[in-house]
Amino acid sequence: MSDKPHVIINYPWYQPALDRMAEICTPHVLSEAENPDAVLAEFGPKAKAICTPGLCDVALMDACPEAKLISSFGVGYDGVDIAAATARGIKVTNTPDVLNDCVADLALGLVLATRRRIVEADIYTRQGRWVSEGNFPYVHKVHSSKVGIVGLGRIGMEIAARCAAFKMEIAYHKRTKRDDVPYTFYADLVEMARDCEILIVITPGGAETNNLVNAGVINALGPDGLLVNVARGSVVDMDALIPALKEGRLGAAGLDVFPDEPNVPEALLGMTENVVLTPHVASASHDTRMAMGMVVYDNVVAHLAGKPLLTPVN
Ligand code: A2R
Repeated sequence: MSDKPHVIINYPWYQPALDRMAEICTPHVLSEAENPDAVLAEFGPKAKAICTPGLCDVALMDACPEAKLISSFGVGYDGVDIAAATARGIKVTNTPDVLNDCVADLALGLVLATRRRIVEADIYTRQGRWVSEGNFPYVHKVHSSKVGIVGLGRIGMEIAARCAAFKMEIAYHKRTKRDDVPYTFYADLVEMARDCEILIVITPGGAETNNLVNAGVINALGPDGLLVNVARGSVVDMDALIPALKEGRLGAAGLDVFPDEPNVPEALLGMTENVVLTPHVASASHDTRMAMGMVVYDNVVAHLAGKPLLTPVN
């Protein structure tokens, strides 16, 4: 066993980035251990940091009493108990900014895929239906649509830039108005949904945004409306979304995130005409996952050296 500081990792993330971690610490990946409890019991008390792709509960913190850093892989930290960490004097870091472009790319990808029905059109072509049935049905356009962005933060701004390139009319909803953007602000989300054709959700998860996109918002978006969620599954009320899609009260949905990942509601799996699903891959490009991993790495390096953290959230 090397004498490099011990670090507990509860789940692995991008392997090349994990390989870099191993250069500066002795990592113990619990989910890959034959007996995770035994590994945690042996190395938890010696660990100087916990690294996680966004999930850390009190039990893990208490099993690692010397670990005064939770370095989280991902911008969202709704799966980390921040209050408990703060109460224990543990600093938490995340990986903001480096994933903005990638997440925004996928958001627009889902807009294009759903509005232009690209996935379905691909299958239609492969199945020879162009020959047997003739032309593919008409679709809704993407360019010059009215889009509402729910959460205009770091990622939301990149989504807006891409929407502008598509000549869209851009509105946004958040709790506080921004003074630095030319986009239309809506304090009322239902009102914005009523005025938009496309709604893209990119707020944090957690209690404050739980079911923010509820039946009222979904009904306001309406039968020709498209909902795209690249935030957290918890932000959209699935019990409102699924019946609305089934009954045609909402036109379409493009979803990268779900409340109980990796499980996706059965009802959505059967909806191929108006729903496009991706398995939480918004930031999952080689470059972005490496960049995220290096933010985790840099925070651990800073922590071990007693230097200021790069991206503290508490
Ligand atoms: O509400 P504000 O003014 O704090 O604006 C933030 C907005 N937001 C909300 N909007 C409506 N209702 C809420 N309860 C609410 N809470 C927050 O979401 C801000 O405009 C935006 C979040 O922006 P950032 O903090 O810069 O986060 P970033 O990096 O864009 O990532 C957003 C989320 C992550 O937390 C992950 O869950 C997901 O994207 O990947």
